[in-house]
Amino acid sequence: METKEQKGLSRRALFSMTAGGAVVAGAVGTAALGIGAAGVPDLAKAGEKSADGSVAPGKLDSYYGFWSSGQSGEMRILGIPSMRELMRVPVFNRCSATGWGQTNESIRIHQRTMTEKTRKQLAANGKKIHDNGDLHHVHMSFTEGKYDGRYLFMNDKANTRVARVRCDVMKPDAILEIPNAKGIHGLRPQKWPRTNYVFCNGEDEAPLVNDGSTMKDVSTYVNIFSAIDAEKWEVAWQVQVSGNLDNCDADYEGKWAFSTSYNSEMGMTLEDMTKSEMDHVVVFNIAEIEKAIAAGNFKEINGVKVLDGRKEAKSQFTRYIPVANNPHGCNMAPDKKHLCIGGKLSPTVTVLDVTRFDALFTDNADPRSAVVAEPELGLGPLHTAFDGRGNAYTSLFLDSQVVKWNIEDAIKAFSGEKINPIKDKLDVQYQPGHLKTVMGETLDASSDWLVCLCKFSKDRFLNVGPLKPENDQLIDISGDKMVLVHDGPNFAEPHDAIAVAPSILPNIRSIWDRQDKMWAETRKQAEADGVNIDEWTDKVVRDGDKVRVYLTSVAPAFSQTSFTVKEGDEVTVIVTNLDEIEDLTHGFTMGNHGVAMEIGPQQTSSVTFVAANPGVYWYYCQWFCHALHMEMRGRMFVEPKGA
Ligand code: RUQ
Ligand code: CUA
Ligand code: CA
Repeated sequence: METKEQKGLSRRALFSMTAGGAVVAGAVGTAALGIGAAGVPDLAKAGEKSADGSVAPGKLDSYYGFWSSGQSGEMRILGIPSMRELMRVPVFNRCSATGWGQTNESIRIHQRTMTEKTRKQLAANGKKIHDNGDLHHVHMSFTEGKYDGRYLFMNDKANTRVARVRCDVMKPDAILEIPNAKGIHGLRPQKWPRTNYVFCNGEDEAPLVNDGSTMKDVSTYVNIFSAIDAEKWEVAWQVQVSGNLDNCDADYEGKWAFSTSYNSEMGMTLEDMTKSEMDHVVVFNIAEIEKAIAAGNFKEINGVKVLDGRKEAKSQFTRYIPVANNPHGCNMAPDKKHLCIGGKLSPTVTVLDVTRFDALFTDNADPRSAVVAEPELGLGPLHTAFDGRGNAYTSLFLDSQVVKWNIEDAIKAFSGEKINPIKDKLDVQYQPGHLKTVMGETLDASSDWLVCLCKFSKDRFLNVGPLKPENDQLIDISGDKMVLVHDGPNFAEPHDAIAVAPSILPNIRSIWDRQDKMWAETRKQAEADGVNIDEWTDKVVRDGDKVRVYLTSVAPAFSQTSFTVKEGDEVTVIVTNLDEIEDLTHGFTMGNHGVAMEIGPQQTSSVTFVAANPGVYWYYCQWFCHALHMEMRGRMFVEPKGA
């Protein structure tokens, strides 16, 4: 019998591999396929700023845009200013192409912090994981007020979760189900000194111990603010608040986090939620909260340290600043001083001076003393973005406009000076929600582009049926007047985005590190099975009615062209892609079994399924990898039971 080494060598020779396996030679090699040598994009190729935002073929965009996708549950990467969609990164959703939500590696990430209740709920429905999500807000980790390129964080409102995406490979590495809270909506990383916490808001009200012992008595309902330890990926602490929580942000000194609340009424119907004249912004005092946690002055509920920051508790953890009814956006300006609260039902933005927050705690100053401006901007102000010149840009949902205004001028007007803070208004198409400037949520705020995410596109594109795309519009803000330069149809439903300079992300890989932690557990199993997944491997291991099939792939072949299992076996297929060439991704699809996954260069992926029906089934590579890609296939023989 051939040894594994001999077999590996002979197959390598067969497919004309170099010793290092780095280059596929011959007539059907890289050159014939137009695959270039491995390397990182040449940033010198970034286009000159063109008037209409277009980027010539072969030129690179000036910025990365990280987009949320709402109920699609994924993160998207777009280029700015071209608005070309560069990648979709499945996070909370199940992805047909990559197998995210189906591979063992992704299921482990999903399940690691799942609560017992969720496991039970899923099992009752024959599922292992939730395969939907409602991803509203994507934000990058910070060091000293600037993006640091380590992680991206994002919420799932639908199933009360938060995910972390590694920026080196642009894949999620951790998902956290947040106990006690309901419906995680607003999410922001701590900005200073660095992102030790990810802050997130529970939007929906429910009893804190939600076990059916109290249900209709709304006086027992609470809302929860959570701080996640960004490295350990566990809830560091939670604060119980009065009213619900919508959007949040954090300051540039590491002292405060703040959240808007549109339901201070604790109403259960629309009518009741809009009854009061005023709702509030909650200010969280990080130092006081940390002190109480360190001193052990918390209640442990469902394994989490919980503090009482409700109004009636009169604690030092929170203050409540009254603002006009049903506020929405919560945006900290890069001037380190001003927090802008979108009025939504009120035509105003309330500007709070965060340097006045100390007095709210130490002297019990009137909470409204922190208000330094309240410019009237138009109907339905939702979110505010900032440039590097002291200007703010607020989306007006009802007016379908973006309004550009100057923060200092608004403060002067508030103190009685005759000055109009509004500098420009631009019609957008239509009903804008979030809007983003480049690095505008950091100390690097720049003044070239604004992206406005419109919820409706109506007549802007060819009709595609009753379900229409959203419209992400690109606006040039470099001059005095805003200029709309591009319409970008987008699928349900980008809520939010950030724009990041490529210089923040110098470490994005093109090829996986063979030792990556993503498949550490798969590697352990392989070692126990006597398989070295770093080599050209081909082994079938039987373990009762569980069968593990180890394969490798080198374009254009799998190491095994067939394997045999028995009817009813639980089959795990583990594929390692030994190709080391940039952009040479393989796939593994098992025909008629609902199984498909991505295996990037030097990646290991695995998937488990039951072979329920005897017969012959073809598996194939679904990622076009080679001139002989169609031939990259093999057979699974499922022997009838008892045969
Ligand atoms: S929210 S459209 Cu989900 Cu960010 Cu304001
Ligand atoms: Cu490998 Cu297609
Ligand atoms: Ca309200």
